[in-house]
Amino acid sequence: MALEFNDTIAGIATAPGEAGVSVIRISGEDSIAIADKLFKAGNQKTTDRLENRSLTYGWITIGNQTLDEVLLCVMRGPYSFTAEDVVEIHCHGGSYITSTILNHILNNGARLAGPGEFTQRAFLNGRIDLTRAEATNDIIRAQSDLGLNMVVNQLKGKLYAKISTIKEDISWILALVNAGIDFPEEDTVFSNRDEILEKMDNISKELQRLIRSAETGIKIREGYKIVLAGKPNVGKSKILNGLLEESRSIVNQQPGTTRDTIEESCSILGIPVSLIDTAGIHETADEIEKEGIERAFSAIKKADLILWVIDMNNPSFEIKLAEIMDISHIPVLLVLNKKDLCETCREPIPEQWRENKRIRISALDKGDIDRLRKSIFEFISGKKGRLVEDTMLTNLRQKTSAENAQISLEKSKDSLLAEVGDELLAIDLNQTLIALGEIVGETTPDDMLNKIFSEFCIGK
Ligand SMILES: Nc1nc2c(ncn2[C@@H]2O[C@H](COP(=O)(O)OP(=O)(O)O)[C@@H](O)[C@H]2O)c(=O)[nH]1
Ligand SMILES: [Mg+2]
Repeated sequence: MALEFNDTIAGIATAPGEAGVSVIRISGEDSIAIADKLFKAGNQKTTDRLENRSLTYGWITIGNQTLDEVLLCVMRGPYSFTAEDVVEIHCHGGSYITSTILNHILNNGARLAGPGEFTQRAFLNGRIDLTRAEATNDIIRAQSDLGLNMVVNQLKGKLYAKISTIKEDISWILALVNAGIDFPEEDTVFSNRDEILEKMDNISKELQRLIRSAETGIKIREGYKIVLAGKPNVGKSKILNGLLEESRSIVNQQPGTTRDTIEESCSILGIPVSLIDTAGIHETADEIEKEGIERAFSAIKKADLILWVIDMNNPSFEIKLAEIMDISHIPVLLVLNKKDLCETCREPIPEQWRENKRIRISALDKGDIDRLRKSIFEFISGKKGRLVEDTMLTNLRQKTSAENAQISLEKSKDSLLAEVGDELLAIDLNQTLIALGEIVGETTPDDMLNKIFSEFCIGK
């Protein structure tokens, strides 16, 4: 670990703005001494004598001036979030009072913490690995039950444990290979060949499963993009509002009201989604509308699921998106709307639409919107009906490293089968270990680590 740190940092851990309480966090060697310069405990004790990890009532006082009535908590390292001495001050939640106290802390020798710097210290001090560090940030950003569920597994160290087990298995193989290099006459690799191959196959299967899990993991973290599209006036915005249970999108009888795309995040039966409402697609001379339609097309291209809405009372099936755009890989759920006006579609559903799943609803009916939610859930969760596994990769960084590990592992298997010699085999196995180490942060380059932590919240 080349990153150096030995100073004391401070930052506001709570969100800016007015609130009941704000928390200011200080971490590092001098945090208790700095806090003592500002804090007068109600029990008259100096800060270094306060009970560990309990709240003490008192006042923030600068010279003769009393600034705020607060609670203060001392958490001595290594049993703290950063594994350093940490002090948290719970003051009143006004921006002025919070930043004033923070300024006094900085004037007394602390440095303002950068984004994610507390978590970075927890990581560098070996209290958590990189997957758990990432999980602490993801838990803040989680938008749904599933997202939370997935990230809590990671925070508990399940992914870390899985990667560690795989690394142990590879280290076991590597130890045999190294023994073969040191004592060539014993030929340890050849005599354990079958067992090594079996282990390699098992590791490979597990890596493949993890790599596959990344697709779901990333979607759960970022949200599935669901685009509402169709002709004007078919009820797209009404459906969006129904799914959101609020009137974000303007619903209007005049066609062409939604001229731009509108994106809203929500959770559908626990699945995090971004719902994107688009302008109705049709021939138009109106320049603004044309632009809106262009934007609708670009949203459609990025969708994970398209809800193609048809007005059953006034149906039109002339547009088959997959035929005009290269999006045949994106699933389309046909939403036949306005069931209250017309029980069945006034026109038969043409052949080329029949392979799509479909649902008949009235956007005015809450029960129908619930059924639509269920359909969307089933569409996304597929046959498995369960998206979250105990151990999943949840971001592209983890996935890329797992793919590199898989490539090196395959190479080492080829080397073993081709009997190219223990030295080459050892190189491939070491590469596999390095790639796996990147997932948990043991071999991750410093610039990558800095980038990861710089994307964290301030004060985290
Ligand atoms: N009767 C009925 N009217 C609907 C239904 N869905 C939408 N509408 C109405 O159809 C009109 C157009 O709806 P809107 O959501 O703006 O359509 P968009 O252009 O596709 O976004 C509005 O007057 C809605 O109230 C429905 O299921 N039944
Ligand atoms: Mg609309």
